[in-house]
Amino acid sequence: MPVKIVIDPLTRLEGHLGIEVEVDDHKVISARCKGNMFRGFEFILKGRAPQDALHITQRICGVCSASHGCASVMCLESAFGIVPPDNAKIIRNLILGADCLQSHIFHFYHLAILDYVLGPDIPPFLPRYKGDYRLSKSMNRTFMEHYLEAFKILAIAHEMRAIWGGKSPHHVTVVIGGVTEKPTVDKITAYVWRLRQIREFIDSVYLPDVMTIAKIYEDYRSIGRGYGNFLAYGMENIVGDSKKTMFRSGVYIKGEYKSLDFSRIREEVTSSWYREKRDDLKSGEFQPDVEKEGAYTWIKAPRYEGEALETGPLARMWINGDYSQGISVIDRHLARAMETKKIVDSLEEQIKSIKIGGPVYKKFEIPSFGWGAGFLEAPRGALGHWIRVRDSKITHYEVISPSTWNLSPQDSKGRLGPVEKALIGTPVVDIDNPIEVARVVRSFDPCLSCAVHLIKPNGELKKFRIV
Ligand code: NFE
Repeated sequence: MPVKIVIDPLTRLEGHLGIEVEVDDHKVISARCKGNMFRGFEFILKGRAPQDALHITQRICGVCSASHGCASVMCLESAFGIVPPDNAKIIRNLILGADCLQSHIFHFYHLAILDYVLGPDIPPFLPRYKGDYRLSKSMNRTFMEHYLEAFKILAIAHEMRAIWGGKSPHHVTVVIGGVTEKPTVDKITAYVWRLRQIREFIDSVYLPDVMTIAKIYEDYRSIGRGYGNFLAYGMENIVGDSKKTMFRSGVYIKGEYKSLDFSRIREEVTSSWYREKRDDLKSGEFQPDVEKEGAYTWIKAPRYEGEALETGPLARMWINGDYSQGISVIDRHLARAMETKKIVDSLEEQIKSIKIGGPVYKKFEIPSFGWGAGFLEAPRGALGHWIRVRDSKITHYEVISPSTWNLSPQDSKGRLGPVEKALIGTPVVDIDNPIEVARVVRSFDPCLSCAVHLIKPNGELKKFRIV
């Protein structure tokens, strides 16, 4: 007889996520990801000046604000036909790279490892699921030392972002046409010095720690696979005068690599609390509908040619040819850690290409009409912003963040979202302590703030039970 397990909220992730699974004979047979908070940045932006978007969208999230700020500025530049100078693109990449390093290290040490490492018997390490913790006492202690050390590394990564962004989170220097921060030897030195400290931490602590978890929890190499279909929007790597990619864009569906065609992306709301709309991503918006029958989440369901694609470090490392070991809980952690090394190398290379005294900004005039889109790789995967401007005002704004892809619900064809799919078949030894479920979900590094983007309309939308 199947047993229903509700984990709501699932903690140690960004925002508010509920997970519901049915377990039969100690295996997950059905799964639902529930985004329990209505957001609606798209509504806030409507009617505002386009320049506001790059500041307002950063408030979608405290973790990946750099990505939203940069995707938004790219979206505006595409709408207005503006190409910023290379110096500006490099500085944006330095901001994005620092933020990604911070996010990945934070995810492993402060969000994920407590699924594998037994912390001290005091809050905030209690309460916790009982059971399957396999490290020795001394290993647990070492991991907790690294847990604390990682906080210092996060501060260093934030400083790196603030050197070029003015502050962190929510940078203030990235503007339409470029950046307002001019490169100096001082800033370059301050950034590289910190980058090397992070490199040292990755080489001597982070990578070895992930390998240790991978070895001890090797069975998780065959848990949480999901569809094995991937999406990456790619990242430019600005080196010298030629543009190379840091990450290739593409999709990987049913074992086949294909080039990416943005026009094949659609959002569905069959299981989401929104009314259907006919238009594509360029116009119209989904109106909330809390009474909608059959719906169970505020997260929409983006699909590519109808397929539910996983996005994130494993997807981009896979599509880039940097990782092919497997697709599982452990592979997501390994790919994320290996990616930090690749990012550090790329940042060191890119910063050498900055031209001191060169331009960082291109003057422009904002036309009163336009349509554009901005795409980049956020820490959690493929991020897209779409805008439509009329009479110098935003008439439509759309954000599809990586966690919207990963945590999406069932679509009109009954296809599960990537995390839901990854949960099917997960063994659950003790239904009162479903740690296996938490491990699968957290391997995706979910961010609900991004997945559902908040305005609280007048009054209450719906009551939720916290179980
Ligand atoms: Ni809120 Fe984000 C990242 C974006 S998540 S953390 O990375 O965009 O979907």
